[in-house]
Parts: sequence; structure tokens; C-alpha cells
Amino acid sequence: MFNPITQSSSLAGVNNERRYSRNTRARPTMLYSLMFNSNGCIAMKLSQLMLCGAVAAMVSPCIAQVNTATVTNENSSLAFTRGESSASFPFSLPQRLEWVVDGRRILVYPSNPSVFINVNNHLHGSGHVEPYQLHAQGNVLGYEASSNPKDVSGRVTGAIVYTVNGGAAGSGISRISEKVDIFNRSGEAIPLTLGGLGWKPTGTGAHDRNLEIPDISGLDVTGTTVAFVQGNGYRDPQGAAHSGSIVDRPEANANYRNIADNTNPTFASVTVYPALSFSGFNTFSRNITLPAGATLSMITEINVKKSTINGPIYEGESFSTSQGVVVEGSHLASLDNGDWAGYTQLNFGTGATVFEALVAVDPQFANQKLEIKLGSPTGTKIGEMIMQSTGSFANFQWQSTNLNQVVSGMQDVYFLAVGSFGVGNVDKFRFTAR
Ligand SMILES: [Ca+2]
Ligand SMILES: [Ca+2]
Repeated sequence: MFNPITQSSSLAGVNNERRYSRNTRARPTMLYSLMFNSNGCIAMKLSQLMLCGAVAAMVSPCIAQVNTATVTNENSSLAFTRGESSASFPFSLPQRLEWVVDGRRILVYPSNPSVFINVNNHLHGSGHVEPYQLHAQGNVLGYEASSNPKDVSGRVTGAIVYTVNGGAAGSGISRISEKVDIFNRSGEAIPLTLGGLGWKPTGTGAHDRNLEIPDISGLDVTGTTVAFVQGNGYRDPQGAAHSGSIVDRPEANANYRNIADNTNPTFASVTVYPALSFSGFNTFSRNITLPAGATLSMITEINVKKSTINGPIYEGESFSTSQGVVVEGSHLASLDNGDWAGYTQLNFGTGATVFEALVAVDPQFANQKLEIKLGSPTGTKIGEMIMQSTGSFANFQWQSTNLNQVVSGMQDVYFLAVGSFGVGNVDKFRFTAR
């Protein structure tokens, strides 16, 4: 089912309440209503509203195809996907980013208002950006200069650069950034609703239904968004035009004011909004008015690393069900092939990836396996630890192994001994991430 999204009198798009429309009253204008259909792709109804009345036309119900550009850097890649245009829907709007770090996919949604830029004609890596950058540009929807949607001399134009800076292979560390500029050449002030790169859809809301909710479990995601508006043709009393730069250039024009002359501020046309730093999803949201002749710039940086959660430490001898094992002093012992011990409701936190255990293994019995299962001794195996010699069955050392999947929440866990006799003794253990 279609889900119409309209809002008059603004070019909008709240980060978690996607609204795509624009309508100004004083002149013939275009009203665009974008909708997400059941596949999560964008459909559009375009109505051209004239002063004397309205002429409406339905165009393509769905952008079925996509078009993607990808760049890589170190352990990371970044793919930018836009909607594909068609004869009846001659626009391509930014849709999503797929950020892959050491094989882990992280879905990221572009900021507003970058999602209004018709990037039909210009999306690429390399070229006049760095090899680890993507560039897209075009007219802002509804502000084309002509009926040709590929005309890039529109009354409001926009451009986006995405950058990916990966870390060393296996480090799990990476960074992306987005810079979007919106240049208002329309001759009139326009309202904009800003929303930050990396926002979270609800998946069920009226305006973001069926959008995939990014999975960031097991990851520490942090970021910052800054936005500023500069340049609107401000002229000082001598008539010199100022572009809005905050760099004073007295050598360029004797009439440029010194920055200390705050009785006649040179830089009145620069507006810098408070920066927002966030953890997890980006909540940056702001309504602004972009003056005629001015440029909005918005920059978001997002960093990711593996979570450094440390789960609670459990005692090996605290099992609630078992077969073939014994408690010896303060540890689990007599783990022979086929023996098992079960523990109820262990905490894996927001996403554990590592099993750590304080174990003792005699060298003559080393290198047998302790399998880790969910739900029952024959349940899903989430990992196995090769029990390495610690010198004796009485000498305990911490050993660890990576789980074969990310496990979160509360789980019933079973240890299953695989080998022959004397796989090892287990004093303490925990599930963690790093
Ligand atoms: Ca036994
Ligand atoms: Ca113990």
C-alpha cells in the first residue's frame, strides 16, 4: 500500500518522519509527494499547482531499479545507492549507503535535505574526488531550471561528497563522512528541515514504513553533525560584497572590515548551528530558513568500532543441569567426550562475539574441544574452544575464542566436551566483545 507523504509550505524531510514536498504560495509551484511502497522503494506523485488551479499527474508508482557506486579504503567499503530514473519518473534520489567494515554490513540512510537532490546526471567515485570518496550532485527536487530534469542549472542545486576512511584489516575500526551543500539560487528564502546522516527509521511509522532498520548490535557507533549557512549577498557600507567567508581578507579589498569591528560586522551572513554529537543513531534535526543566495553546508562524521562490552563473569561450577561432570573445589571438572554442563539465562549483552574462560589443561590431554551450544547440548553451536595446555589440571589460565556469530540477550548455554578424556577444567567464563 502506498503511504502518501505531503507537507505544504516547506521543503521538508524530518529525519525520522520522511516528508518530501514543497509548496510556495506566491507563484506557480510544484508539489511533490513521495511515498514508500511495500518494498521500501520510493514512489512519487507529482502535482503541478498553478495559481489558477491544479493539474495533477500520476507518474511511475515505483522506482524498481537502483544504481550504485562503490569505493573502498583499507578494511572498509562504501556503496551509495540512488533510485533509478525512468521515462515516467525522470529523477534519481539518494536512497541509502552500505558501509562494510571487515565484512560487517552497516546500513546508513542519507541526511536531509540531501535526499531531495536529483542525482540523475552525476554520481561517481574517483574523477575529481579522491579514490575513497563518492560525489553526487544535481538540482534539488522542485527547483529545476527547466522541464529537463537533467538540467543542473536549477534554481536550487545540491551536491554531496561521501568519504570512507577504513582502519587496518581486522581492526573493526572505520569512519565515514558526508558533506552536503545546498545552494539557493531561487531568489527567495526557502525553508528546509535538516536531518542527520545515519537516522533510524521505525520501520512501522506512517512515514518510514517498511524501511530496513539498521542493525548496529555489537558496534560502538558515534558521530557528530555540524550545519552552517553562509553567504546571502551581504554588502558592507562601502558596497563591497561579502561571500560569507569567515576568513578576513583585507588585502583583497580595502573596504573589508576587520573582524574586530563588531559595530559593523562583516560576517553577519554566517550562521553556525550548534553541533550535535551522538551515539548509535543520529538524532540531528533542525528547521531553518535558507536565505536567497546562501549556501547550506551540513557535515556528518560517523565512527564505528567493535563494542568493548565485558559480560558478567560466571562460575564453571554454577551449572544447573549436567551429564558426566563433577564440581571439584571451585571449578567444573571431569569433562570427557560427550559430557556436558548447562547454564540458564546467561547475559550476552548487546552483541557478544568472544568466549573467554579460565581453564586448566594438562599437556597430555591438550587440544581437545569445548563446544558452546545454545538451548541444549545438541543446540546451535555458537563457538568452540581448543583447550590449550596450561601446564596441569590445577594451573588455570584465561583462554578465548571467537564466536561464529554475534549473540545477544539472555541465553541458555551448554558446554559439550568433544575429544576423549580430560578435555579440561573450567573455573570461570564470560561472553564479551572486542
Ligand atoms: Ca566425566
Ligand atoms: Ca569457579
